[in-house]
Amino acid sequence: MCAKSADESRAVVATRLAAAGRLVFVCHARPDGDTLGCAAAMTRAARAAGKQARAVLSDRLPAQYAWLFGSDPPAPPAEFDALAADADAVAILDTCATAQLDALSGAIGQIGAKLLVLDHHATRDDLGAARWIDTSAAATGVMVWELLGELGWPVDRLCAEALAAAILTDTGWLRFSSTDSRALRAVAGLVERGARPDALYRRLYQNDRPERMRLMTRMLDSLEWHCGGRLAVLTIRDADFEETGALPEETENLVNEPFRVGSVQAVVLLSEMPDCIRASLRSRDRVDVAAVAQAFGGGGHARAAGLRAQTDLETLKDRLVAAFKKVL
Ligand SMILES: [Mn+2]
Repeated sequence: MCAKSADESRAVVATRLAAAGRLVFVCHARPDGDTLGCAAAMTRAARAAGKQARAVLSDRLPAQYAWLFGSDPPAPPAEFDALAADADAVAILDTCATAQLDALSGAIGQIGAKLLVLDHHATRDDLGAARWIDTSAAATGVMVWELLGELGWPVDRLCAEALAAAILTDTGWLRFSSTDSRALRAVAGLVERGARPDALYRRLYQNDRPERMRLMTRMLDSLEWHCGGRLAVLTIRDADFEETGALPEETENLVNEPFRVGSVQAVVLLSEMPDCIRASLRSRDRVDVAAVAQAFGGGGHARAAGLRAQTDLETLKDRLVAAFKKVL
């Protein structure tokens, strides 16, 4: 695929979506508010525009996001082949990395000409016959909001709430450095369509189960300081889930807790997974954690990145601390 400008790429994706009668929207694995909000909004708007549309999710739908889809949750991976075969376009939302597609990666590799990608991450594989990747967008939700305006697909209150949730969660409720006037304009438009940031905040962040707070207590107990207090390292072990009753999807945003401390420039959260160790990396404003993650086979944004490793937790921790010592 030859390189195109962002405007050209957006126009190609918009044309493909406008021409399609049957659409499938694919979320990335370990789904967050951005990929889920975009899939819910696109599905709803496409149907309101007279199309058939379905979202597909390879993981379990996190409980706090179930409301996005109402009585029509995303289809499981087992249904993907049939849905994709029947569709005119299949659009991946909020990733362009095969590693983020888990159970769907093989099937998506077979789709060919009708595969589209809408994403704002810098890390990308050669996915999609047409892709619109805008790394300047604070969230894929910002891109989807602009695209729906261009397509003229109806955005009702539920659709606006889904996109507002996408943008607000991906920008830390508009406090991350990615928050720009474009993101604020998108949120303003969504508020005009009926989204209420106060109600969304309560629904998403003041609606936890006690199990999640017990997990957070354990995670904070694991806190280690390195690099003269500039690096915080957190650990969540298998036993923490078992003994608190918390679920893996309840770890979203916990990695940001150490930024309450003024000296902290970067955070590593190590999580024991069934088949590997996952590391989530965050930085305040100086360190490029995507570059650190890439050195370990991972990827992401400059301020938020991640990786998975087939090693024991202590070894990965030592190697990551050594990598951060070079840049902090
Ligand atoms: Mn995103």
